[in-house]
Amino acid sequence: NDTYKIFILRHGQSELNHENIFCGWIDATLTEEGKIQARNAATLIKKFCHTKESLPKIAFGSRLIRTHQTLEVMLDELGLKGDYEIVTKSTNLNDILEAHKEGKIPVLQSWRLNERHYGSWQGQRKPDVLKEYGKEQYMFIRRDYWGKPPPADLEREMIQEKHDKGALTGYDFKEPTRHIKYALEEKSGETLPNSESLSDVVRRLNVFLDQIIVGSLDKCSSSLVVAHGSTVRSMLKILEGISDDDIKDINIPNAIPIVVELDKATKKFVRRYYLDPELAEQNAERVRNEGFENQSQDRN
Ligand code: DG2
Repeated sequence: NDTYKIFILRHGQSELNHENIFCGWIDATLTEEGKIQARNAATLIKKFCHTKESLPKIAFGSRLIRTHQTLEVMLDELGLKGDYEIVTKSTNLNDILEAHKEGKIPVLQSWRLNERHYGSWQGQRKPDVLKEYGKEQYMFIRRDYWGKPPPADLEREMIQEKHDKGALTGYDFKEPTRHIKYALEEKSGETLPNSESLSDVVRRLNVFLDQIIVGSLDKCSSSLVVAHGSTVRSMLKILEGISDDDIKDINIPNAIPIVVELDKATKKFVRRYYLDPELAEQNAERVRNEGFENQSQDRN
């Protein structure tokens, strides 16, 4: 076989997806439906791969819990659960591949795969934002390559995060959870955003995608990436060279694996397809229309 395969998907349905709320960097967990979607995604990959040998040999997630939960369910369903090792703290490819040498599946969790930071829209219901901004601005900020929401009031965001976890009382304003959660990144000098356009996401993801995700393929030949709506769109844009204009029309459904094949010699893009194209099309259409109607949130 002359291609490497990257299985790319968006996490399963999160609590905030279910509520039709902009999530971004808020650390929402999966719904029960989201966990079922994750299991189904793994079943599709298992069927596609036939043998254990051709299953992904390395996995990537963001620093947000919804991707960790999706990965955990998937690795379990793929029969790899006992074999994986989380290597969050390293961004050095050789360190990451150490685990691989011992027969482990390294799982790397990086903020570079986080959802785009949705600024002040985070925690707000999509229909409310649509009403406040109007259709044109709503779609521009949500889908244009250069559209960027107003910056987040980080204190408000932290309150939201605590509130989601049911722990609003006793919150210390001098110690925002974000600085605790991302202490490692901040210590190593990363500049973390408080609002991003898709073009900002592409910029922060580009080198990581090229050097770490694509870079690991010579050793691992197939990999699994569980990311978010915007980071999946960014990956496809970079790998395929999709134009700034065309990327507007691509919407990513929850937990349906996309296979991206790259030529082994050149690492250039060869083809891309969904493992369940019909369901993907239906659910992508729902994602496109979020905010516009009172839709049922059952996505299967
Ligand atoms: C969604 C994307 O991201 O929202 O931030 O609410 O993949 O983490 O659920 P995800 C969010 P849209 O850009 O599709 O409105």
